[in-house]
Amino acid sequence: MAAASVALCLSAGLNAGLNAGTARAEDGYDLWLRYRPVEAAALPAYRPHASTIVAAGGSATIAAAVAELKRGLSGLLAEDVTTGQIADGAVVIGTPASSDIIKSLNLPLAALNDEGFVIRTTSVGGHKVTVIAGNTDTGVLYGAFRYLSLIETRKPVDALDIADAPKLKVRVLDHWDNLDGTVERGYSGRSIWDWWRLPDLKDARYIDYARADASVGINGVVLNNVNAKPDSLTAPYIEKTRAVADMLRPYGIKVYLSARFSAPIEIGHLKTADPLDPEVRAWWKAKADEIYAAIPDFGGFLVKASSEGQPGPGDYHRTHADGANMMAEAVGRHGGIVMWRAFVYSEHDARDRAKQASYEFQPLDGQFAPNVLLQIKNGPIDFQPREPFHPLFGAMPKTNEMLEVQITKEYLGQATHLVYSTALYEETLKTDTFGQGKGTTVAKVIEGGIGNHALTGMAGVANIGSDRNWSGSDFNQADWYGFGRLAWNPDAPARAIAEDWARMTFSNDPAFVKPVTDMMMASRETVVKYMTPLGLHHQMATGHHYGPGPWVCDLARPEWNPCYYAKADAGGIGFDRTKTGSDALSQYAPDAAKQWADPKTIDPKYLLWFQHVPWTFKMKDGHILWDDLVMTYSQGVDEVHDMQATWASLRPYVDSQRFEAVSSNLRIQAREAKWWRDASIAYFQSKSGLPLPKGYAQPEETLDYYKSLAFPYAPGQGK
Ligand code: GCW
Repeated sequence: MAAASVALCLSAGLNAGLNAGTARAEDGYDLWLRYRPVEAAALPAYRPHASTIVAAGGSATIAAAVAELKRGLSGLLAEDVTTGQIADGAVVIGTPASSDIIKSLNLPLAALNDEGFVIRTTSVGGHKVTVIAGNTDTGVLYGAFRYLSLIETRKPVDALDIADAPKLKVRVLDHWDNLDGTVERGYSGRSIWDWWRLPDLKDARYIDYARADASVGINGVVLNNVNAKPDSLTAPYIEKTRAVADMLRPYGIKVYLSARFSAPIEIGHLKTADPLDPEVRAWWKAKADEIYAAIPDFGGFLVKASSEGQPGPGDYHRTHADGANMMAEAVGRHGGIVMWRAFVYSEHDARDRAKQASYEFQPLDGQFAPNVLLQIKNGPIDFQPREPFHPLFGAMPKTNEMLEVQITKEYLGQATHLVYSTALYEETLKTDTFGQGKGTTVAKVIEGGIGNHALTGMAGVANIGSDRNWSGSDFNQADWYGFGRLAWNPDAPARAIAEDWARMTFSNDPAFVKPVTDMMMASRETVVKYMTPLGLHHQMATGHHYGPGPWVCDLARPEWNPCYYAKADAGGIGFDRTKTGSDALSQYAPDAAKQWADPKTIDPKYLLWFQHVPWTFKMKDGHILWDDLVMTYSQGVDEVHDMQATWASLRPYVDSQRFEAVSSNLRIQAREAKWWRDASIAYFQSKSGLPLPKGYAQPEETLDYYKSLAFPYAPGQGK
């Protein structure tokens, strides 16, 4: 085995040299499932272990696994791999129930859940084979994808013994896709769900979408925007949803719908949507029955209620638990769940927006039905480049808490900036909430480890659209991939995920993999630096959230204004969330709160999130705050230039089409990073009145110029 790995490394290095500059153009459609031929020198390490596929069971899921193995192995091994009989090198797939061979092997499947799998090199009838076994056919499919990924990343496959299973039950993509084909906060073209042509449409793209999801274990899809129209619950749309569900089902994917709370009024013609009204409850039950008659494995509902203008139980002076439990009762009879969002804040509440969700939800701990997941964004405001963790994590031990992250980059440069957000998700997951004592990390909370919850989950707001490369840019694909990997195992390291992705998506050459992985890992911190350094947040322009708008202060709702968050004036900058301010700190467990309570000891990353300090505040590094702010913005810009240089040096390893696509995005990012820096410094300097530290250039334009920029056609605003 060791010898084989050495041979692999050598051959990979050699081969990239030979391939330099000759790679075939690629448009990104194949994502990380490219299955391009293994370098000739490395082929002997793989071919003998994957010569024939022996499949048991006749389900559509097994057929999908076989099709994927055929496609993947034939591509990777550059020979026609097809189904056959047991022989040396056979890949045997199935479950103990469907395959006598697998049953006889007594694999450690009992320790795994329904979606787990075992991959083992073993001997059957004197033949050396690789077995991919699951408790269910979906487990087998996941095992098949894992096996292919081992070859795609050039891991040895001659002595495998892998047992793996997802740690979370619900691993779901939330599409904020509207019925008219636009995508709220979508930067990758139009919605892939062509509601107009469904249910007849059988788009091959849906199968490729399902393959990509299944390859990383994503097992649920919410098809429509949380700002939901009631129409998606009408009979014609249920029929369209059924058609999508039928296409995704073989890949282990359930469909869910965002449900509009007031639908009983709008399409049921009732007078109220009061969750305690018997007629309303009966309406939801009948609606659930209708959906389940068409889609027996329908996942359930996602609900945004009493938030940003959406109707909800608050309209009837009922609690979120009243609302969630009513819908949970309706779908629960069929095995469905409700994902109830905790993203609420109200224009009638003058208190710090960061505190509002906890006020509403924390007192309800223990009141939610067992089939309700409370879906909580990673931070208490809204998917900012950096936020502290949401105070609800770890604070509701009797409630099923799931994490919601944003894969689409509403606030992180949208389609064009190279930002590996998986590093951000990892930061949240690893953070200790101290909620139920030391070690209560967000990962542990969502894995159900606090209070022993069986229903667990993680949601990612999708970045998928009709663009040929699916995600608006090649590098944005990494967060679709990374989300899936973290939802499977919230303890997985973002760096290892980036490396696997880079190998599968571009090249296995170590001379490519290392610099790209380094660049991806650093990229998240870079965007924080040039957009919102030192704990600043929500400084984006209004509405489309594209570009800087720290000066905006005239919007109807105070918490929509960037000035509400930075609170910059002649005296200083930052949001005081300590006892002397909003005291949002008090919503955290004391051990978490104490790390942020003192401006002298707080990690500077969170300084202006929790503290209002004078411009001349002495930082830990010896500089005054103002100087550090300017230096950090500038460093962010410099780092984008470093990224450009790194990418330019990698030309030999990437096909010209994707090389150019990434290069042009980096040019946009470099320009926009400077814009962010200059506009922010121009505005904050108008408050601080201080000169820039020596050697740092003044903003290129005047503050008025930056204020005058308008982008009425910026993407992602579809409603
Ligand atoms: O702040 C926001 C986005 C909205 C989004 C909302 C949410 C779907 O700007 O576009 O609405 O978050 O998460 O509900």
